[in-house]
Order: sequence, then C-alpha cells, then structure tokens
Amino acid sequence: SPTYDVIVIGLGGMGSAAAHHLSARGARVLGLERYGPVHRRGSSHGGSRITRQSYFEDPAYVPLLLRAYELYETLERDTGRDIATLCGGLMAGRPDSRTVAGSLLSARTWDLPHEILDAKEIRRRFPTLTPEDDEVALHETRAGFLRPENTVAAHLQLATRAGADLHFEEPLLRWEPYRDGVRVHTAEDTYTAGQLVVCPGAWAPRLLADLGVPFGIERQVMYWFQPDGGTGPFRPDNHPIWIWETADGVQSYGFPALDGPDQGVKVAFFRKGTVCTPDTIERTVHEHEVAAMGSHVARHAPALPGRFLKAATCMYSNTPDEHFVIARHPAHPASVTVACGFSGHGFKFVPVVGEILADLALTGTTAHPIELFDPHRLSTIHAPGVRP
Ligand code: PYC
Repeated sequence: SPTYDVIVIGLGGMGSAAAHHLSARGARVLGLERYGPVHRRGSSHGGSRITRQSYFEDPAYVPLLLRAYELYETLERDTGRDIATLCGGLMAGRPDSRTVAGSLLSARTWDLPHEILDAKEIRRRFPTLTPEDDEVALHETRAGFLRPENTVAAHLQLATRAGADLHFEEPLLRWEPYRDGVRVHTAEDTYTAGQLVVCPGAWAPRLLADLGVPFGIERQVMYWFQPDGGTGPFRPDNHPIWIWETADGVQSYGFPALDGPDQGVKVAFFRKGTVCTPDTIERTVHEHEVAAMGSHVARHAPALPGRFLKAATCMYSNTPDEHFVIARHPAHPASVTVACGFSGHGFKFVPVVGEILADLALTGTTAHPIELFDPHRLSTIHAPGVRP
C-alpha cells in the first residue's frame, strides 16, 4: 500500500490549508476528499465569508486572526486569486450586547484600530442602515469578506504544485493505528502514513466519535436579495459587512453587493439553524424561511428584502461552547491531529489552522495559542486535565 508522511482527511477549508502547509514543508502528503474539489455540500461555499479582528467570541482568537490575515495576503500573492476584500465591518447592537461589548473587549485588549459609532453616526455614514436609537456599532476598517471557494482552490493548487497527491470522490471507509502511524482504508486502496490529520467538517460526529465531543450539526440558510433601488449603495467600495444583534439576542449578518449589480446582497442569520446530518440535510429553502429573513433584515436595512433572488444551505459544526477543537487526538496523541467544531465562525482562520495542523503533525506542538481549543474541556470520554 502507498506510504505517506501525512494523510489529510477532508479537503474543505481546513483540510486543503493543511495539505498546502504540510506539502510546503516538504512532507509527502495524501489528501482524501469524499466529493470533488471545491464542492458545495459542506461548509466552505456560498461565495463569501466574513472576516474581522475585534473578535466578540473571545480575545484569545485575535493573535490567530492577525496571522491569518498575513497568510491570506501571501495566498493571494502566490496564486493570483481574489480572496480577501477589506471593505470594513460593523458589529452592531445595544452597547451591552455580546456583539458590541465582546468586539470592544477584543479591540481594547489587543489595541486594534476601531471606532464606536452611535445610531446617528451609523445612519450618517451608512445610509442603507437604520439602527434603533439605542443601538451602536463597533466599526473596524480591517473587517471585510473572504471568497471561500477561491481560498480552497488556492490551497489545493499550491498543495498540488508542491507534490501532494489529492484524491477526490474517495471517501474514507476507516482508519486504524498501524506500526508507528496509521493505516487508512478507502474503497479504492489502503494507505499508510506516519501521521493522520482529520478535518471532517460536518462529518465530525461520524469520523471523530471517539473524541467524545457532543457536536451539533446545523443546517444554515444563506439568502440573496436584490435591494429596492438596486445594489449601488451596497457596493463594497462604500459598504461594510455587518453583524447585527437585535435586543432579543438574535444575530444576523450581511455583505455588500460583492458580485456586481445583478447578484444582490447576501444576508443570513448567524445562529438560527436546525439540527441536521450531512446525509439528511434539507436542501430546499421554504417560503416561510425567506419571509422570516426578509422581515428581520428590513428592520435595520430597509432597502431589503427587495426582491428575493436565491438561497442556499450549508452546515455549521457546533461545539457546546462554540469554540473550536484543534489538538492532537487524546486517544492517539502520537499520530493523529484533529481540527473540527468550527461552530460557524471558522473560515477566516483557515490558513492559520493549516499552519497549526502542519506544526502539530510534523513536530507534535505549535507556538500558536490553541489552549482554548483543547477537546478535553468538552469530552465525555477524555477527562479534563488528563493529558496522555
Ligand atoms: O464568523 O464572522 C463570522 C460569521 C458571521 C456569520 C457567520 N459567521
């Protein structure tokens, strides 16, 4: 059976980045992906993802974001692809909302450039947006959007260029410890390697059941609307991305019109998905869902919903605390590394996660701060505080 230094399972956002960083360091890499390159059945499609630095989830993410920004720039330069656009971003809501207060905490902790705008100033600078009088926003110019498909394609391109073997339409059947490493079975062949890197996305409950982490896989819907009056005021050269938290704690988000005048504006709820599995996810988007999104977004962007254009579904892989899982596998610490549970906010970290996974697989450790992502905190099998 063919032998590699590292086998990467899953070539979506995280796995494609891992394949790139590993092969760039000279490792002999096999990547296995159940679907084709840059497919639309996981969590790395839909044309856009938000990026931002004043991170409301936890200030611990900020150093990783700063590195991700550098790596995105390198990726664009090395592949000539359009990947990141920093059109600015608004994190809006009441001052004590998680979105505003959490973003401000990160901005202050890391001394990130930002401004706090009151409702009047939001309306003055961004006339498409109509906050309530008691709402404010943290504005940061270094927020914006990423192109997920271009990101994955760029990482696959660089991995291939560096000699990685990338096998598509070849799902993993099973793997087992073998000698000092692992043996991996697919319908096509059996492969051995010293190291395994598992980036399962929404397939985590199946591929990483032995982590003991209770993942919640969620169906999410993305919507595109053509604003009343056209996309002119939403052009990315004068319109930011936004995350808006209403008084009931619901977060939704939106993008400028990044694909030209006919393709509308993409908006979605951040965390209002329904439980699903990758096999049973309902791909049809229903009229009542479009209506609910439309009436919600109209509250703070009244040119929307305008005319509904289209919708698409994707999946979040949530952990109970919405923090990632990135670590050596507790049951196989010498040979298996995992990256999963990105909980709907992982894409902006893709290149730095690739770098971390290469560190862990090739050296067993990383200089990046990943303590927050230790699976022991969540595991029903591997007790917290117990390290192999
Ligand atoms: O990670 O910024 C984010 C995000 C916004 C909506 C979904 N994810």
